[in-house]
Amino acid sequence: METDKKSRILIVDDEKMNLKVLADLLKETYALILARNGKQALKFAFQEPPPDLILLDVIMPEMGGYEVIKQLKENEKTKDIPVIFITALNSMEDEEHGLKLGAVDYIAKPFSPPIVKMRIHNYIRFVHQHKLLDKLAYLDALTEIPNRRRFDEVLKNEFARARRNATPLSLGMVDVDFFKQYNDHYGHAMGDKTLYRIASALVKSIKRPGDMVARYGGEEFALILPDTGHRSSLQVGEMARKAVLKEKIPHIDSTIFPHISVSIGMGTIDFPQHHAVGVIPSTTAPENGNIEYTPEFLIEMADQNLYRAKQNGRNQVY
Ligand code: GH3
Ligand code: MG
Ligand code: MG
Ligand code: MG
Repeated sequence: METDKKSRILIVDDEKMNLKVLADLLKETYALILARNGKQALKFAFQEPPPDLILLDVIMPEMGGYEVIKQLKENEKTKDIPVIFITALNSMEDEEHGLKLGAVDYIAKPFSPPIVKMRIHNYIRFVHQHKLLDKLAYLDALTEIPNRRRFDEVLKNEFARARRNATPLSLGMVDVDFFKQYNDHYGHAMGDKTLYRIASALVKSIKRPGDMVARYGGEEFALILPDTGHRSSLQVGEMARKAVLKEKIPHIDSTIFPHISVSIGMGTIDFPQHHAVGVIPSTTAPENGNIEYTPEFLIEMADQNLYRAKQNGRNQVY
C-alpha cells in the first residue's frame, strides 16, 4: 500500500542487535525511528509528526518500557499512539500487565519475523482507518471545513490553554447577511454552493497556523483565534469580512450590496488580566460583578456583538 510507506514506526530497544533485527524486517515498508532508551523514546514520540506505532522493549536500564508507556498514556498528544511490547518477559502475568497498561499487543521474544511483520502491518492499517474516521467525524460534509463537534473540542482545549498560559483568546461569530433571501432567489442548491465558497474564502483569509475556521451551524461560521487580543481580533475579522466580499458572489436581493456579505461579532477574554474585553453581554454579567469565564461566555459575547453588527447595518465587524 502506498500510504504504508509514509507510516512512521518508533522502535525502542536498549540492545543494538534487537533494533537491527526489527529494522531489517521493517525498513522497506515503513519510515523507522530508532531509540536506545526510554528517554529517547519519549523525546521521539513527542516530535512532529508523531509516530503511527511504537514497538517498545520492556527491560531497559534507567527507564523501562512500563514507565515509558505510562508517560505516553498520560499525555494528550501521545495517548492514542498504539504501543506493542516486544519483550523477553514471556509469562502470562507479564503479558497481562503490559496489556493493562494500555498496549495494543504483546509479542514475546524470540518471535517469528514474518508473523510480527504481518501483525504490525495490520495495526498500521487500523491506524489509517482510525485517522480517516476521525477526519470524517470532524469535517463538515457541505463546506469541507471542521464541523461543530470539532469546534466544541478545539474551543474547550484552547480555552484551557489560554487560562493556563495567561494568554488572550478571541472568538469570532460569522453570519451571512440576508441568506434566507439568497436561498429564496437563487435556490437552496445554489445556497449550498455559496456556503462552500464563503467557507473557502474565510479559510484563506485566516493566515496564522493556530487559528481555526469552523462551520458553527446553518449559515454561521466561527473563528477561534488563540493568543489574540481584542484589537487584533477585530483586524482578523476585518480581513475575513473583506475576503468574503471580494468573492463578489451576486446577491441582488440583499438590501446593502448586490453581493454576498457577512457580519462578524468578536469576543475576547484577556486572561493576563482575567477580564473580558469589548462589549460584555449583559445577560451573562452576574449582579455581584464576578463573571465566570467559560467557553459559553465567550460564545455569548461574540453572539451579542454579532447582533450589534447586524443592527448597525450588517457587513461589519463588531
Ligand atoms: P441576517 O442578515 O439577519 O442574518 O438574515 P438571514 O436571512 O441570513 O437570517 P436567517 O437566520 O433568518 O436565515 C438564515 C438562512 O440560512 C435560513 C436558512 O434557510 C439558510 N441556511 C441555513 N443552513 C443552510 C444550508 O446548509 N444550506 C442553505 N442553502 N441554506 C441554509
Ligand atoms: Mg531490553
Ligand atoms: Mg443566522
Ligand atoms: Mg444570516
